[in-house]
Amino acid sequence: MKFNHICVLGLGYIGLPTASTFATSGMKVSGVDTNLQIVNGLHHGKLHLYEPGLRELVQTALKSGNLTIMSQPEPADVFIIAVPTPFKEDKKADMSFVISAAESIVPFLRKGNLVVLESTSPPRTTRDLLIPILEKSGLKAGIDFLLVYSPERVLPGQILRELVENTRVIGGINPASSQAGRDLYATFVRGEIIQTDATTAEMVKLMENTFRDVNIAIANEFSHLAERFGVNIWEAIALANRHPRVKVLNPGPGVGGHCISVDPWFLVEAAPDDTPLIHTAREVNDAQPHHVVHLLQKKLGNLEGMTIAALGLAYKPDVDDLRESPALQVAEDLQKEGANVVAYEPFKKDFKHTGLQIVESIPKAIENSDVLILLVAHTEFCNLDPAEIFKLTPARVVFDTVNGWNKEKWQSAGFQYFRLGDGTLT
Ligand code: SAJ
Repeated sequence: MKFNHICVLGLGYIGLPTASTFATSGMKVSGVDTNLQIVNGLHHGKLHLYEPGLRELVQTALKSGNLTIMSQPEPADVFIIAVPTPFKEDKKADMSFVISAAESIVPFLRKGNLVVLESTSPPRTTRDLLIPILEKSGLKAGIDFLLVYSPERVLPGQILRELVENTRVIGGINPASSQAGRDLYATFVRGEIIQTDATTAEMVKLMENTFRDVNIAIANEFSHLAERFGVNIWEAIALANRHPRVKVLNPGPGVGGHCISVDPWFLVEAAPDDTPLIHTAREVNDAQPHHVVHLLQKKLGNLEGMTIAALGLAYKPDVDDLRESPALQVAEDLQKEGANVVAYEPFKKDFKHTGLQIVESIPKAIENSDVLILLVAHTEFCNLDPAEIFKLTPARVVFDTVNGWNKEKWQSAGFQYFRLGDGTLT
């Protein structure tokens, strides 16, 4: 099947790269976002998010005339829904953005259109939620219009490369839909394109992120055991990983981002009695920021009145995304314990957060601190020279929660160095 005009709904971390990639591959693309600030910014070539290479890609797409940014959908051959699916307070999936996006398409849906859902969604969303909404158009799914679920599996920080190179799963509600989805993504995908049914594709996406969450949870739990038994977890993991079938992931201050810390809950919500392991893994990872604060208290005693420089607030290294960030949770918890937290996040210098003092440089963050805590292994932090830092701060204690610093170097610069998962901590 041949498509000429695509309407992408949602211009976030997935929608914007996807829209721009289709546009630079020669398709006419209408990029739609209901947030007028985002739309106005993009009209002036200003991006609301950071991803390596994205600014240049969007600018090329806009200049080519193939990408147009707007706040409402318009008639097209293909509609791609790439809106967020966050969770609510009770950890239940918030499908309101998907519902609104689908409803906004209904007036424009025509015979022969293809609709694609890319947003991570609970099992059976395409069939049970999307079809009834789209059929309000009077058209029949699978006959008058085609419908697929195709999960996005790109890694923040490497989105542009993975968008093109990753294997793409296309889950159609019928074989004709899958085939149309395949034809669409063949425009730019160089990885394999594999066809399946919609519910399998939904499960695949949730399984991938849940698998990673459970594996990080076991790494975090191993780090607790290492602290208890006087073992250095980093050495133990390196040795265990010499086994040909073992690949233990890294412990850290917790699991954040809008994917791995959220998606497993969709499975727990859909089948609570079949997901005790998944549920527990989520709880282990969610408790990890509190564990970090607890470790610091064990080492330093009462934190009240102590000035702590928090290095990094993003959910992982070298990204600007703070959603569900464990680093932010640690900073908040330290503040609750009475510490004065002075935080620095190089990828979001203008970030504001009630109750947290956020500064715009490392020297500012550390100039009056008693302790430095490394919360995110941003390259900029890992490359710090401890001898230089020593001159800029009265702090003589550093706590590394991500194994980002070299113990010997920091010690020989004059710091007391502690690390999450070191048997010497408790
Ligand atoms: N983390 C650890 N230890 C590790 C690895 C990660 O504590 O060994 C933490 C990170 O610091 C971060 C969180 O886990 O807080 C998640 O980071 P990540 O790099 O594992 O994953 P995301 O959330 O950035 O992207 C994931 C990816 N999924 C998988 O690797 C299975 C990506 O491919 C998906 O496209 C993305 O979720 C998504 O959009 O669903």
